Amino acid sequence: MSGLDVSVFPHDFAWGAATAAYQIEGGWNMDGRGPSIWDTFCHAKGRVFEDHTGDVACNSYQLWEEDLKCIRQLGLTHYRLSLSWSRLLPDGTTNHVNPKGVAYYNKVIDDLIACGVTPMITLYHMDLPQALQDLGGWSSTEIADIFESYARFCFKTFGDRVKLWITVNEPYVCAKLGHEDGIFAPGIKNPGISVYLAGHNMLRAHTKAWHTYNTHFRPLQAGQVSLALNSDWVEPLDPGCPKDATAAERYKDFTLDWFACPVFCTGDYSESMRARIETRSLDLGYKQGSRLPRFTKSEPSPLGTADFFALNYYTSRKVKDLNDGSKKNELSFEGDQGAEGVVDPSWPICGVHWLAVVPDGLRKLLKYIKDMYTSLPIYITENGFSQMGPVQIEDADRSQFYQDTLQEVGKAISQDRVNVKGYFAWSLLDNFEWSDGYSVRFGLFHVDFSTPELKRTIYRSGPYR
Ligand code: GBH
Repeated sequence: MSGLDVSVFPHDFAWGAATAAYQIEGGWNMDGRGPSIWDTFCHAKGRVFEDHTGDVACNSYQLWEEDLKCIRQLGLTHYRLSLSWSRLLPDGTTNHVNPKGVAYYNKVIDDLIACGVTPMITLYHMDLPQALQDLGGWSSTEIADIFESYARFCFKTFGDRVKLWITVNEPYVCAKLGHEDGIFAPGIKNPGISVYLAGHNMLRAHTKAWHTYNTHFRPLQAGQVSLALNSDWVEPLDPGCPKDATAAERYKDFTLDWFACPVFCTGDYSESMRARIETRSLDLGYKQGSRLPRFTKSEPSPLGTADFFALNYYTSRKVKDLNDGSKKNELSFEGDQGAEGVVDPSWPICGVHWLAVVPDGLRKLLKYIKDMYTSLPIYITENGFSQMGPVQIEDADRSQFYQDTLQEVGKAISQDRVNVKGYFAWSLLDNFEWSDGYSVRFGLFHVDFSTPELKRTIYRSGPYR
């Protein structure tokens, strides 16, 4: 239907769409599901656009078969979904298993496979069980072992059929928006401190889960496990300005490289990131130890704990130096980063304000990942284009976006020789877009949230390839 030349894509390329449990399932208190931090966050007024919640969302908990019809109508080969931890384990621990939660995901997985669709499953997509937040959440040391037990439970229960696993989705976003900015659950604003601790514990949790899979499940189940890292493509604002060039390097240190360096390069945070944080702690008179935690010898190393690279790409930024700016004397992540990403005025904005459309940024980023980090296969686990305001079913601009983007992915494969194995459009359905509620629409299908039937209607861009 588009002018895309699909012949450059390998015959077994994964053509998918992605969703996340809290954003689509609803059924927040049905059949024994425990509350998660997003239930708490939404139910406290004033946090989310017009106090929208995921209480009902797309009601995929009860309307899964409608979702399956959408997946089949698009002819997708893969579907990426996440599990609601608190639907499976209401208090977050394996002390109490919710059989109805297990039955729900068993049906989803079995139905997908019966239709020839390969599931990719994310264990954690922003929705920590509230009971674990009450114990300190991602700031607590114990969370890594608790996550490992949850992961083990999921591998044991679903791993006979599920071969593609993501442990944690976007640790950067969970740590920064959830624990520094406080605009995502759990809404913690503890600048310059909790962000590094939360990120560290997510890495520890991921590492333990990968090792558990590697040792106990891989021999029989033969699947693959990774973590999904979000990254913009970035370049210096003024390429001739050495300060902007250094700032762009710092920007990368504190975003993609924060997690990619430990997993793909050295088993530790980059020396430049650590030095920057230590120097600023000294300068600002912060004396309560290192703000960037250390990996200990008594635990397995994060190095090598990914069987593929999972990339969420949405947009690009030009980076300018912020070293002497307003954040200089402030203990904060952005002060540490000393760099600001800005949108090039020539880039169109689609829907939500942060989403500048830069398809060739994806091609550059794919090549950069291959050159800097790994020759492992890369899955683009999220990429998409949003709408706001009046619903446009005839969304020619989004069709064009998918065509342009896939053209760039094609060039990455055929010209840059990047081993791209799959592409997952975000998202199958219009859904609960976190702090923007239902005001931002990313779906391949429109969902009519004004009626209880939550009718799904395909957008023109739905058959995106
Ligand atoms: C993804 O994150 C998420 O994985 C997915 O759940 C989500 O639905 C999708 O994006 C679309 O948003 O408002 O200026 O503070 C992508 C990374 C993190 C980029 C949040 C935009 C908000 C910037 N996104 N960020 S701002």
